[in-house]
Amino acid sequence: MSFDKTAIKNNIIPHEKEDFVYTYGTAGFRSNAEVLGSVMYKVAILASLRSKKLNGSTIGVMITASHNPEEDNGVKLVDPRGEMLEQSWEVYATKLANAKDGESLLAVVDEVVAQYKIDLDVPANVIYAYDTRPSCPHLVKCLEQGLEASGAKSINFGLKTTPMLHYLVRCINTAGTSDAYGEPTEEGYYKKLTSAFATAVKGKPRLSTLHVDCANGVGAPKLRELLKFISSDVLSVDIVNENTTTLGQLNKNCGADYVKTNQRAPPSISITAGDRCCSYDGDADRIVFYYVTEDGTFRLLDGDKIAGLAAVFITDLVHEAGIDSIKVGVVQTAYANGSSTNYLTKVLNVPVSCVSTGVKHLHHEAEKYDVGVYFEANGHGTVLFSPDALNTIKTAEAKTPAQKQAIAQLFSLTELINQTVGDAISDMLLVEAILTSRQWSFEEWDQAYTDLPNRLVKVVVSDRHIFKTTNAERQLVEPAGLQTEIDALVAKYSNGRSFVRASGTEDAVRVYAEAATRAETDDLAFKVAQLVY
Ligand code: 16G
Ligand code: ZN
Repeated sequence: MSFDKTAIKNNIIPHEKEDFVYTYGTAGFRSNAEVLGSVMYKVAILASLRSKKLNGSTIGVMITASHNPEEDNGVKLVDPRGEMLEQSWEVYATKLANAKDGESLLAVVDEVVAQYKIDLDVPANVIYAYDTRPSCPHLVKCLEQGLEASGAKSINFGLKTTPMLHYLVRCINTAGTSDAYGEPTEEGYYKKLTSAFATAVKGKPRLSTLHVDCANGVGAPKLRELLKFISSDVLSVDIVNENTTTLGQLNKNCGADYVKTNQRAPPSISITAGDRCCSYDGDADRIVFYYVTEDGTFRLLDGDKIAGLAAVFITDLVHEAGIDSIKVGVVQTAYANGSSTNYLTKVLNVPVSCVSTGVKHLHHEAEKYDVGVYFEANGHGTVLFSPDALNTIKTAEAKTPAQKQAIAQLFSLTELINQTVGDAISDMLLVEAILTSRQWSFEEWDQAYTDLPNRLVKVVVSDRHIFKTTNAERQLVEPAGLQTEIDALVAKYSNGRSFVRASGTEDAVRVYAEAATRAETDDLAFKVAQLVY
């Protein structure tokens, strides 16, 4: 099988819409599924080139549009260690996608080959998977057409959550090496997570049932499958919203994004005081938890709360294990609630860095710590253990039984937490392991700090690209003068904070505001939105 330029040129899938402009954004290509067939073909070619560039390492292709409505779809590339595609390649992804005919496609291919000095004789290896969207089968065919033309050796892993595909890519590329990540099968994934969970909670009484809203997406069948590998004496889960076959149900009035945005439980869940609930998004890489108090108030435990819980637990464990040399750090974005940042820096005394929105930014920053906890407020995140930290944990010698237990527990966390990307299933087990270990209710977890009231407003503008930011998106540099006006407004509110950025996934600008009270927050958000409009 070879990289066949003639076939690449001739088999090109024509653009569905003449004037559509494609962009490889924060999470790959994402839009209405109708215009994506042509993109899939090109993504296949790009994945093959990327694999060749990396000496035939396996590259992943995931077809999903996460929390977007069912009629949308998307695609993103996964690099050999399970991370997002290296950023410098994104411009070429965009260029390839916008090539309208065979000739211009080949011209971009030649440019990539020259730029990265790619040897086209190196064999390419690509694996791919997809979520439950009705458009997936067609898009998979388009992808396969591109893989064939580019002569890639490929494996169709079928229906998977996004984090599972990331896991598989890493397993395949590390197989047989000293840092082999795991068995490159779906079953291997379940076994790794469930056995680590069982170790982490050993000897502790099980918590009450956790109700899991799977957004009528791929998380539902996969979580059901995982439960076969773990005793209900250890983990009790009730799956809600698992209808993946009725059209129009995916992410509809449910899922992590619905809960976070509306600050309420999905109407399909009847939740009463004492119930423990969580919601995944459509491809199961995000999770948020929630409960209601005795007086019926809805309480959200979002990504910030998960980061706080993980940071305090791991910091304590490292100390109990007698390996204080391991330092824990947290990575957030500007959307992190001010109270969470305050709690992490002032109460826990852990270093916190703030980066731009998007998992790739958080992930790279988290790699700078021994243990890097990263979460977006929307529930996307994970915990990374550096190779040195991993080695320290593996080789630590216990002097007391308590130390021994702490070391074992730390090690189980390194197995339990998906090291490639945020993973709703793995994060759910992490939270459950911590709460089981501490025998904490959601209320007790929630007590760490109280969120400042906050508001997110979407403003549709004529051109969002004129909004340019700096300082991890916390300040605008353009349009000139706007930031000064925002600052003047913010200064009028106690604990006020607000920022404006262009969305990377929608044609809109987002305004975030927080302040001491709900009324002040709403007022601030509204006034800043007016400035933008
Ligand atoms: C994408 C990002 C997510 C981010 C969101 C922001 C990945 C895998 N996903 O969904 O992390 O929070 O975009 O959307 O990076 P926005 O730019 O529209 O606000
Ligand atoms: Zn997602």
